[in-house]
Amino acid sequence: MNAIPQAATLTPDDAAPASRGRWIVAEVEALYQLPLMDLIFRAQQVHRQHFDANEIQRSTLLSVKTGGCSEDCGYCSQAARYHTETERESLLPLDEVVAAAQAAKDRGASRFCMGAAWRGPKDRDLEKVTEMIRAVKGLGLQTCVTLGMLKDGQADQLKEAGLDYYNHNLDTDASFYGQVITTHKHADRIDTLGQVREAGIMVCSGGIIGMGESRRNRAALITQLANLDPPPESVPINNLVPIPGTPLANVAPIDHFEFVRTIAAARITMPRSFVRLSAGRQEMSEELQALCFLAGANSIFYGDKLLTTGNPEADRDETLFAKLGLRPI
Ligand code: SAM
Ligand code: DTB
Ligand code: SF4
Repeated sequence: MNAIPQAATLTPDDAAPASRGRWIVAEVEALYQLPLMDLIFRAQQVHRQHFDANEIQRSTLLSVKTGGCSEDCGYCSQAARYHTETERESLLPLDEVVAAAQAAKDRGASRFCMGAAWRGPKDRDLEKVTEMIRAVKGLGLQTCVTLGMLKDGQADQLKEAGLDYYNHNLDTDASFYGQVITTHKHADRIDTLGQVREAGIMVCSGGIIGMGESRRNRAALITQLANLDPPPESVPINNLVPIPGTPLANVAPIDHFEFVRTIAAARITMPRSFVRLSAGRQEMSEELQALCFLAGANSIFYGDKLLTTGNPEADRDETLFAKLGLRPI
């Protein structure tokens, strides 16, 4: 086995540990330290080895159960304990979910992702969600759900219903996690991801940038994602959407170029994964989004709503795609 290089001896060219198969945080930090043009060039080279650089995947989100969540995630509009504008709603009826999925398909989405504000699903909830998965799959869409932590056997039930992807974000570096969330642990997230993999479901896992974390925390998050074995097929990179009433409502926004660097680091370390430019797009200029695509993002959330907050309207995205010559897949 090759020796692991020490941080002090690292050069940016060391940051491709294909032979070791694992990244170390200092290597990812070295990527962040590259001049931006070199970093983006490198990300584009990696991107073009594995993808058509002019193609973008589109997923549409629907919150199937909103608000009232027991957890204390400091960024989230749906945590019961914070006074936010989000109104609690119980699980949506199947016909509403199917109608939303059909509309998403008609607009051109290839995947439909259903989110629930749960710590984890109860067995009777899971049964209803499996009906939704079957129905959405029946429309010819890829399916994704994000339901929180899973108990033994639940991932198998989801697989059996035909689920393609399970979204469960690491959200932030293990060492920063306790400053944002205390009601569950980073290790619990890893555990659920293991159950999802074991059941043969594809993994969608990423994080949130701009929560007051350091660059080292960002590099560590990317390292933890890249070292999942195998890495997630889909990696959503969210820019914090500040929600009034939550503990993170007033965090200073992250510098745009630091966000672009995070996309590039995800692309370089997870060359075969779809990297999704996720929450926060509504606040981004067209030019910033284009820079994110240049840095290797090749997927977006598509449709005018995320879970509880806004997203650019589909028409606006189509106009942007046309201007950039991007083709949806
Ligand atoms: N309750 C489940 C869970 O926590 O996994 C599923 C829903 S939860 C809302 C899904 C993801 O949305 C979170 O892991 C987080 O990455 C993202 N998210 C939530 N609020 C956000 C915000 N204000 N800004 C950016 N991303 C956010
Ligand atoms: C992900 O990484 N981002 C999406 C999806 N997975 C579930 C959610 C973003 C939520 C943004 C805040 C909101 O709309 O409540
Ligand atoms: Fe609940 Fe998920 Fe929001 Fe955390 S991120 S409060 S688990 S809905």
